Amino acid sequence: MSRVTLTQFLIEQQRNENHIPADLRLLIEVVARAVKTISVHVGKGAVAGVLGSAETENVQGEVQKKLDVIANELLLHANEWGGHLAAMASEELEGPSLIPNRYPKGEYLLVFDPLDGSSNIDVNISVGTIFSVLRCPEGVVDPTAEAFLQPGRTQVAAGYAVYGPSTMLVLTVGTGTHGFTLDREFGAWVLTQPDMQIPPDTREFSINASRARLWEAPVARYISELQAGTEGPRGQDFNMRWVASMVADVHRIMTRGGIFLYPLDERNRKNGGHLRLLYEANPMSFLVEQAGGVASTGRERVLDLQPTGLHQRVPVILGSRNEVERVVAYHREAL
Ligand code: FDP
Repeated sequence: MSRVTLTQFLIEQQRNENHIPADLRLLIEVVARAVKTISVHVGKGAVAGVLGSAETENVQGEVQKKLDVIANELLLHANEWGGHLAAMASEELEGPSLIPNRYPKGEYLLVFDPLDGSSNIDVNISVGTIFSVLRCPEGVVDPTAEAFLQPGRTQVAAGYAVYGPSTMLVLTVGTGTHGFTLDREFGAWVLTQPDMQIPPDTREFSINASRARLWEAPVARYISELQAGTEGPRGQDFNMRWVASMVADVHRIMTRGGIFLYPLDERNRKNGGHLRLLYEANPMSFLVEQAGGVASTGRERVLDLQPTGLHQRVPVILGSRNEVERVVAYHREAL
């Protein structure tokens, strides 16, 4: 059986399609290698003693899990010596991590959430890694946070890994969204879902419904219409799924459609939302748009937001085109 590996896919993107330069290809390969190592640690779980709290707090005041720390270190170390990066930023670090002077520097910035969905680690449910690649602004040598504050539409690559029953890497370099599955025996990423397409219609929604009392009117209206099922204005039943691991919830949508909402609500309004723009909302929105879906805050396209901080939070509504557009229309009518 002839199998297309990630390496082959990226070389073809570079050689035949001329979509990506060689240094971006190599950078993605390094990220993919680090992700493979994270997958091994996640997979060992309690056997390797990697579950539980690290008893430290990250910049957002969240208690770090051991695997948060391990995944962060793995990504930093794997990427710092490659020569393709000017700096990195992570959910787990307050400011940018510069490339040590002993290594060559490149023209890209890498931003990541090393282990997304951390509340699931200890209960053996899927978690993931999310990353985004930006170009370092011209003339910037030692990038500060400001260099990273670019709208999501300028991303040159984005992806996520989901550590589930199998480990998958879902990637875009702006030429569609493509899914690779890790063949653990060979240690290779195999292209298993080329050109993923999110169907425009869906009967599945994903939201933390325990926050219903806090929602704004347009979201409350939309969800209550879905919950009303065949007897309601939509005239059909909808199903609900919430893993509480964005990577897993988005991966389901990427695979079979759906709508994912982490909207603005009364409690998270003071922070601007719940999910982080640079390393959650932007990369996921790029991937979703490249798969034919839509990603909005309810008020505007996520990829058009001008970031104001490295750890800025935003509302996120993404997935099947017709459903996301309906929620956006409800916002327009109400606000
Ligand atoms: P987590 O904090 O566990 O890393 O990144 C934020 C995130 O998880 C998303 O992965 C997930 O979709 C969401 O938060 C879960 O939020 P709730 O705790 O409200 O369910």
